[in-house]
Amino acid sequence: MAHRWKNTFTHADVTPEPLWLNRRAILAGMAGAGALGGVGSVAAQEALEPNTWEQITTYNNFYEFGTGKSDPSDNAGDMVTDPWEITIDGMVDNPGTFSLAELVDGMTMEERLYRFRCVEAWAMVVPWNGFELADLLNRAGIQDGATHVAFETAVLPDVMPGVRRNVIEFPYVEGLRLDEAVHPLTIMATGIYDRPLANQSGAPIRLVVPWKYGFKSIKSIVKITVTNEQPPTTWNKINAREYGFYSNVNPQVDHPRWSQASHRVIGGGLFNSREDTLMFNGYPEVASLYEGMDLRENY
Ligand SMILES: Nc1nc2c(c(=O)[nH]1)N[C@H]1C(S)=C(S)[C@@H](COP(=O)(O)O)O[C@H]1N2
Ligand SMILES: [Mo]
Repeated sequence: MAHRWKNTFTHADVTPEPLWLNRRAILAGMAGAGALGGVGSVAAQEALEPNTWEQITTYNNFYEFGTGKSDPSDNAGDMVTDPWEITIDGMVDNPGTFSLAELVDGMTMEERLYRFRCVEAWAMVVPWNGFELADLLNRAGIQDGATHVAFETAVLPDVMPGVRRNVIEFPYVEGLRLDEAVHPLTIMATGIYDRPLANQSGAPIRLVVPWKYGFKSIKSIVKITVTNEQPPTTWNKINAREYGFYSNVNPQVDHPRWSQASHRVIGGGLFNSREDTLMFNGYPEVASLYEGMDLRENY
């Protein structure tokens, strides 16, 4: 595989983690300022305190491996992620099935330090490595008339106990409107802390949409389909009243069974564990995507 961290040492190998993080956070902020035209998230990014690798990889949702928070880290070790193939199809000029290396080849790898907010009202901050989904879709060649992008996770019953027990319907599927998919904040992540994704984090490649509830960020992707219909999404199929297609983080629209106004910070400790939830999870630059829409109706 052509991952740049393979066979090379990174800052992380030679610099104590906290120092490295501060430096990288500032660099990521500067890169973001260039790419996004100096939007408000830059200052916010510098203030973010990332969770540790340990926290990020031991408290997970990945129902293919079970519904408990430690099931993914306990059970995902046997998933083989190399070789891995991803199919890009639907309304694109250049459909095909690609190895991960082919898919990633030529993409601009960046670090993105993002807030991550689960609909269950817990949150982390994760230093992802990845590339903009827009770059991949542009290379695939989006055809006229396309409106949405659909994603699908691998189904590997031999190594996925949650799939064997049918804990929900698989494959796990997700989708975005095309303008959401090509927004510069939307990335395909292949790593965290300059290490390849752990299997429980969605290896070898997953979606990350930081202004939406975590379940939109589908893991271990094997298929990306450009379409002219709003695609079905797993949690919406399970309970449409509780989980909408958009699922933008919104502290003013509560889940039918709990408040979304605040969340628990994973690793925050006993006295520092709750925080107010921000509109669009603190990414106001996406607001223009939803101009004129009733965000209560389009939850
Ligand atoms: N394929 C798949 N993707 C998934 C899930 C899942 O169960 N299966 N869970 C989602 C949910 S609910 C959340 S909160 C995030 C969790 O990502 P993390 O474990 O890396 O924090 O993954 C999302 N992506
Ligand atoms: Mo979630």
